[in-house]
Amino acid sequence: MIELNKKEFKENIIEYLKLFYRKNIDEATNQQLFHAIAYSLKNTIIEQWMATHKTYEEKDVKTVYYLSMEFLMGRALGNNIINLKAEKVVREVLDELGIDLEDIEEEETDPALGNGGLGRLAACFLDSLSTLGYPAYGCGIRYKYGMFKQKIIDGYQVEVPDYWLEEGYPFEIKRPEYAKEVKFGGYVRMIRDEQGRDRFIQENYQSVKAVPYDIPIVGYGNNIVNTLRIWDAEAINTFNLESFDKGDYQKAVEQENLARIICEVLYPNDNHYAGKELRLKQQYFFVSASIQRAVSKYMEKHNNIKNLPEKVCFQLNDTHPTVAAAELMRILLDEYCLSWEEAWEITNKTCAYTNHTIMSEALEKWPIDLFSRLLPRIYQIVEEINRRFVMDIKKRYPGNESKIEKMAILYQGQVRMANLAIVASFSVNGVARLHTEILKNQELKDFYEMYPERFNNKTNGITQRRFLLHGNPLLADWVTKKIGDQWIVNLPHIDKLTAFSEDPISLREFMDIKYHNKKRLAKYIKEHNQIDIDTNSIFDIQVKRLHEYKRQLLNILHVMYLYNQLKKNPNMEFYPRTFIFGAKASAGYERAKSIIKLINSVGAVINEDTSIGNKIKVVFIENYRVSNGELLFAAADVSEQISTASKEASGTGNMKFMLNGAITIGTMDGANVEIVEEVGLENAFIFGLSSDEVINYEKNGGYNPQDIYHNDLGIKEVLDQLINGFYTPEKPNLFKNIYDSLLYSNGYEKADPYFILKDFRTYEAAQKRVAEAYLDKERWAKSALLNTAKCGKFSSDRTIEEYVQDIWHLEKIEPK
Ligand code: NTF
Repeated sequence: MIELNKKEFKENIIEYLKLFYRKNIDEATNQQLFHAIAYSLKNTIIEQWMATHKTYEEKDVKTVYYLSMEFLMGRALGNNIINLKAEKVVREVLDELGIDLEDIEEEETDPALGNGGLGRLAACFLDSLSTLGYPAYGCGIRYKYGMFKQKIIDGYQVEVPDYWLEEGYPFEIKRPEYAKEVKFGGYVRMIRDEQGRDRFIQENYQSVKAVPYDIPIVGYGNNIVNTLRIWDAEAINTFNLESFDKGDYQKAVEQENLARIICEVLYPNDNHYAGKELRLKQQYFFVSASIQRAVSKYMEKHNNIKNLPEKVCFQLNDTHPTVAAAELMRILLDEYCLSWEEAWEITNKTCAYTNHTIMSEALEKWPIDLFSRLLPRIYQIVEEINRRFVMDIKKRYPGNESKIEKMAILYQGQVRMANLAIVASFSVNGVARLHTEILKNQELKDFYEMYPERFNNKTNGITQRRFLLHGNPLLADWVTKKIGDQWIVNLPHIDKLTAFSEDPISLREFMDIKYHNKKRLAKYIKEHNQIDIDTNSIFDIQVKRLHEYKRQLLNILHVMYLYNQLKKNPNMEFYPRTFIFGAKASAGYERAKSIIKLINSVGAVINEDTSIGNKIKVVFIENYRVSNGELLFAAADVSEQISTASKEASGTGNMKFMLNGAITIGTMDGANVEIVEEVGLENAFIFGLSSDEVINYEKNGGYNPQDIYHNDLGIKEVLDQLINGFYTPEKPNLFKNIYDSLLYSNGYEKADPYFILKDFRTYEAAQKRVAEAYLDKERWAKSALLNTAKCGKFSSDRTIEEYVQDIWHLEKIEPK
């Protein structure tokens, strides 16, 4: 075990401050201290990192390459300290130097190279892969600008660029020796080589140099460090006279430009496909570089490319990296001269695909003209994959045109990426049981019938190291005191807490910790929102991306409803509630932005209304991200997981709240179903249409929300407040778009497509049950504690073990 050496660590901090900044400890800023501390820690990490890779080489291990457009890592310093088990040493040294660790952690900008669930899942998976000792690379893009920072100005979202590299990122290392060329455009020419074989070469293309930066992923206390490799683009041949001579001036300029823009910015869309050419460039860029490197690395140690699947697996994180399959085919055909059949067999044994959504607007479908212009050779290969696949369909379902219509990869001028991913992969998985069933029985039914053996479920998970050990130290210590520290690497152990669920003293301790975390959050809210919140009120929290299907609107409409009730009966029994929201909306998603403005407008009125005696507060957390997420999960009493059933593939925030002892109010959607199965219906508040009901309504043209509007006065009153200026007297029409979306269909959408009015009353009833349940303090405490105790299944360690068992077949490297 390579451990952090206290003396060296301290000396290094002092040394680096001098070396980088010409400063002594007492002169350095906190930002400078952060860098010096991070570099000193990196010393130890590097030792472990090198040792890990030496072991991998000696053992000639199989490796998974997790290909993902997004890695939402969050801050690294605190997490690395924890995973190195170095907290005690670090704190001692910092104490001696008069430095506060929490202050230093605050100096790190969150690397936010992801939108939401999909990117954060990738980050949790990397943590688990290292902790469990499995050889893995995360492969992604080193965006210059990550997810935008959200400012709320006058209640509106304003996007501010997130230049996360401004101060430099201490944990990364540039690896120019592994750079790869990636080619775009031009045309393909067939030549006959010396052996008389037909070969395809790309000509007159533009290219960029992909240069990797490696970030260490430290396993928990096991000496294992894997790598997140993010690719940056550089110009390949900077201006030289030769280009001028050849008249290639234009091309040289274009290549420079391409290199400059390709990694510029993360597309801020969650569950939405925008079809931008630059996005396809980004996809091919990082996929091509990653695959080329994986193949060269394999060939450094092996002489037969045909055995690639024994040592390499590419996991496609949604359809975004699906060009990987065609790129691998290209390399095998054009560079290794394999036959189509040989190349296809290898590709099909090497690629595996994870589906993360059934939202139709998220499906990637590239126009063929764009795709073929940008990636001419890749397009040829996709055409041939499609030609052969359509032949298979015809053989299997003679005369059945509708099968081709539904399953072909190329159809009506489009390249359908999900179809390509399924055809090219040996494994297709959903991310929660319900989601996988919907894939098999509805969305991907035809594919399931053709390839049943490919389909499998991998219910998502989260890392307890970040979301309990780091995010909620009080609770983490308490759990360890009660049952030992095994839960840190084996979350099902946490079930041992069940034994304390009848013990009044333990329950009180548990709720005391919750109370401290609520105070911590209240302080944050006071600082950031200038709102005083009652720490004895119920903290009811919904934090996630803003999307209509996630139904933040249902939540705020219910708040408006409660407020109306309280106004009419100021003396009604009402336990104080704090409704907390946090959500970013994609920059171009107008309705989502309106909902943010609505939440803030409602908050502005209610929070100022003294006549309701501070019984309701509404707080919008600006710039929700991984770091403030940790504070929110720890402080929640109630976890809002209220998506329209069938729409949320899994959700992972639901698991983070559960781990921290919040009780779910939710629909039977995504992983909520499995959460309820673990914790019991009596320890959750479930409401709303089932996914079957929603799917049935959708098949039959929706439902009529007007009936509800006209017959339910409480609902009508709330909806009318969207258009009568109740919350925004200066602009009474501000929320008319929301009102209309709930009551009228338009050319694209049915009325109330997310069944908000349909589910309103059952939601309201579930919220009533929450309020009643909270009055019985001991009962509530027991439920909350059981949520923590029963979340063993939802560790990403379990998820990763399943991927390894069923898909990747990796060998576990035992800690030294
Ligand atoms: C998201 N999908 C889903 O919406 C979440 O339910 C799920 O928990 C996460 O993936 C992780 O699996 C996407 O972000 C995408 F890109 F597929 F739309």
